[in-house]
Order: sequence, then structure tokens, then C-alpha cells
Amino acid sequence: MKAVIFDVDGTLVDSERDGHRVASNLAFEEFGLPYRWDVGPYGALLETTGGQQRLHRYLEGEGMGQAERDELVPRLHGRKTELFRDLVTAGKVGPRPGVEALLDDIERAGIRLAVATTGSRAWVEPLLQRLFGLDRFSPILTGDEVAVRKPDPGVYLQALDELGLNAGDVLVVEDSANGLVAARAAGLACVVVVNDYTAEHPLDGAALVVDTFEGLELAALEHALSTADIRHFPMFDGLAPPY
Ligand code: XBP
Ligand code: MG
Repeated sequence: MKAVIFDVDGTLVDSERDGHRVASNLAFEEFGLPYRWDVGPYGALLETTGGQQRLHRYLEGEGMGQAERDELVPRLHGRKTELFRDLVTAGKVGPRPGVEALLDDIERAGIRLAVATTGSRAWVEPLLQRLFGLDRFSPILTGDEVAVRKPDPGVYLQALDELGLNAGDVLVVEDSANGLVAARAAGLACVVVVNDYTAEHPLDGAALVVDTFEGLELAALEHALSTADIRHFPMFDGLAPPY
């Protein structure tokens, strides 16, 4: 194993319930909009990756027309991103328990670290800098760099290309079905560390599924990579995984 590519939201950080969801509600309130995303229903909204795409899908479901959404969503999402960054700065978004120790073990073994997220670079960089140190990860690829977000494999194909490694030497660590499908479609083995929002996701094809980073040893990642059957991973078929 020569590199591990980490997803961000839900993986390196437990950032959805008390982060992106809260920032979205604060933005709705500032814009005088009646919408609020409660903890439970937000899980279903996460099926759509990308905050802007998620807002479009939700507001369309609330009956808002395309033209109004095209005008509103970039402004609303921009403010939400600032509010999320403020939550990060205020220490409201932390690393998932156990992930820092694993990052240290991976680096001590001379294995490279990279990031591939659907989230926006505007908050990804300050978050990585504050919680982990930015320089540890290369490349850092975000939703801004790809034409299509997960479950499309684009971000993982680009990360693999920039790493300059063979797929068989690289492991992905994700939290969700969308992330797993993206990694598999890029021909990469993928370990899934589920969280409260993703514990019931369909995760067949994962090289390993655990529910915490605590006690997850580097040896377990290396074993998962060596035993993963990446020959039969289906290419991305354009459809989101069944939920
Ligand atoms: C999760 C996402 C992101 C975040 C919100 O990304 O789908 O869209 O929910 O961030 P990942 P933005 O799990 O791939 O890290 O609003 O900036 O998109
Ligand atoms: Mg994720």
C-alpha cells in the first residue's frame, strides 16, 4: 500500500449533523426562508452530494422554479459555506475519534495521504489546516475540481492520476454508499467507516466495513487492500446507489 485517499465529510470529520446541516439552517434563517433541515430528514438529503446540488433538489421539491433557484442557490450556498467555516473555527466540527492516530500510523509507515471530497475547497482547506495540517495531504481534491461529483468516479480517477500510482497500491477510506460507488468505479479498493447517517447504506463491494476508527490498525487497512477483489468492480453506471 503506497497511498490512502481519505474522504472528508463523515470520514475524517463528523461534519454533517452538527456542521453542514446547522450552517444550512442558519443560512435559511438569514435569508428569511421558511425551510429547516431536521437531523432525521437530513440523512435522506445527503443522498445528493454537493451542497448546491442538494439545495437545488430540495428547493425543487418545495416547488421553487429553476430560474429562482439559479439565482438563489449560489448566494445561499456561499453564505452557508461561510457559516460552516465559522463553525469549524469555533471548534464545532472535530475529527472522528481515532482518525488522528491512524493518520499518524500511515505517515510513520511512509505511506502517502491524499483527500478526495465532494465538499467545497473554500471550507475544505481551512478545516484540514485547523484539524490535521494541510501539508500532510497531497493531492487535496474537492468538489470544485471535478465536473461531476461522487458517486461519479471522477475525483478518485483524478487523485489516482496525480498520485502517479497503480490502483492496486492505493486504498480509499469513505463513510457512505456514494463514496464507495465512486471508489469502486475508479477501480479502487475501499474501506467504509460508517456513521449514524450511513450505517444502513448498501455497502457491498467494500473491502472492509467498520463503525469507528478507534482500534482500526494500519495492518487492517493493508489486509483489506491485499484481499479486496477489485477485478469485478462495476464501472459507474450513471445511477446513484439504491438506498
Ligand atoms: C459530502 C458532501 C458535501 C457536504 C457539503 O462530501 O456531499 O457536499 O455535504 O459540502 P464528502 P458542500 O463526503 O465527499 O466529503 O456544501 O461544500 O458541498
Ligand atoms: Mg463522506
